Amino acid sequence: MIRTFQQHRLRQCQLLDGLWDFVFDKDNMGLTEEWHTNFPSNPDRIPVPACWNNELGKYDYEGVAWYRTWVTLDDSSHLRLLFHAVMGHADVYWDGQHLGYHYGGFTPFDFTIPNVTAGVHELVVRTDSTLGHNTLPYHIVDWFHYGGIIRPVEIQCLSDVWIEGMRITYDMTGDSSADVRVLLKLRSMSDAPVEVPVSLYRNDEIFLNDNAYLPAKGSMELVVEQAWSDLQRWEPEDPALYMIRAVTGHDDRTDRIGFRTVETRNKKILLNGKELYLQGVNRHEEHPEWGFAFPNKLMNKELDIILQMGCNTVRGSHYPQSEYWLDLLDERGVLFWSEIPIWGAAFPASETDDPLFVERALTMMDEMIERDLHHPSILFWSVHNEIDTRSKQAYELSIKMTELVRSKDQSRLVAYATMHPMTDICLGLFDVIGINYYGGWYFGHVEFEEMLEVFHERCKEYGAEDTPVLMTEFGGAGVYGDSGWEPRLFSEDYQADILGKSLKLFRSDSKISGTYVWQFADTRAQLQSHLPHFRDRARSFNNKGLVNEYRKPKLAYRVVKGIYTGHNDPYDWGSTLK
Ligand code: ADA
Repeated sequence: MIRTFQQHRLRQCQLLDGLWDFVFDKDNMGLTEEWHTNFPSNPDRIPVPACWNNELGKYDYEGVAWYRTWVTLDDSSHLRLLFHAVMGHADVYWDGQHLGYHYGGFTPFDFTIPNVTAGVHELVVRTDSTLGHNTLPYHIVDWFHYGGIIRPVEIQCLSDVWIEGMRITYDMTGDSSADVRVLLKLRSMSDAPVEVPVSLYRNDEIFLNDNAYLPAKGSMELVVEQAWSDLQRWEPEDPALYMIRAVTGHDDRTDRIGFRTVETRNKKILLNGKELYLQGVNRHEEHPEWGFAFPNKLMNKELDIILQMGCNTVRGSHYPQSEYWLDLLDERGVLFWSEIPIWGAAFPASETDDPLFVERALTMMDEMIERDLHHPSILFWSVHNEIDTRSKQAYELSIKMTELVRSKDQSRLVAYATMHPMTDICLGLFDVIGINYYGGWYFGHVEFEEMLEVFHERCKEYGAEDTPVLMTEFGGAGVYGDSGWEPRLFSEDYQADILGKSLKLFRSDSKISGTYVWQFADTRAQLQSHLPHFRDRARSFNNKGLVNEYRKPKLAYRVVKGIYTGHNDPYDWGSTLK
């Protein structure tokens, strides 16, 4: 399942999960021209969705790979091919014809193919996971970037008129009332103009019955504006959700929304007018067995563990996470920080303004917002992480990114995470500032009062004295199972000690509105033998997880749980056997 609920009841949808033919194009020989003859007669087979780096013998491969499968149709139909996520560059071929290209990694893209005949069709995808100077992320990055078709490929049979998009926005006009606007984008594949009935439902109750007229092979937008009352707000402790369904003739689409407001005032974040204190963790959607192709079942368990720890928020470090995950957060009232993979610790300012990189960044941001606009759990759109925000290039990129976000969505806060809290020149551009600071780890000692003093002063200088501040990263590595009587570096004890002290300090600073521990689980690190970076990642993992890569708790998990839940009970060791 892509979502936790059914998005189409009338439109026929099928996931192309399974084993696909697969071949590495190690020398990038370009099977493009004559790939039919070049595709080996006895190719490897690999699961889709999956990351190839989790399969035997493919652990380290970065580069070009080809996938092939066959689709059988009983009847002729218009088709929509929907790729939920392919890493890096993707070229798609249908019966030997190039359908198009997409660059990205964590956001969906699609193609429509009119009048496909009944019978067997060939689908081929060329992927390229190579990172470089203008990719997202930049090629020097500490988290492992897997390759492959990481999320499902879906095939949808379209009727002559189909719903291409639905965008629901609202303004709260009172505690339980809102002005609601639904924009439906309809597209016709018919050779003649058509008229179709359109109905809209809220939780299966109809609120619009109309007709739409579409030109031959054209599209139209239908806008419906209504004042709604008796609404229940989406609150973390009671996350009320509303299903909105559109039906046009033979097509339909359901999405889900929640009503809430978010704003900032005097350094505080207010949800539905009430002040929030955020207690969170950073989460990579990654696992040693699945890479980024994270299974739904594990998302459920992960969220259970996170909630049991007393969290009310998660930061999706460092890329758009699965829609299924966001659905779970909506349903359980957990707030989310969503970002794109501009990961800058090693990204030189001089490369931040490369036009291709900027274009890719804006496109990915745009695609993320389009995909996730309706999730009430998302409070923050974050535009970059740890780039050189002391530089003019980072300042200019921040302006472009924040402008794009604000032009698309005003119902969320625009954020970023800085690693230069004392010298940053971008502080005044955002609704929320995140600080990544590893006192006790990279900076030797845990006392960061001085850093915070300088930072708060600097905020005044840059017109950000009222901007809320979150500690978006802090922590240290603790190798699972390494504990002792003394807090040695890399031991569970040392990690727990850093986190305990850091949290104490942040929670006593009234200018800080919340914390995201780095990080929830240990994650595979990107170590390149020819580069000097990240050599401190023991086991080729980032070991700063509160749980290890198999989600088993370390001492730090229990310490953070004690602080977040307010139960520092030594006998409450975090058992799930309640
Ligand atoms: C950075 C970065 C994280 C992680 C962390 C670390 O702050 O944003 O992705 O790499 O450092 O472990 O050093």
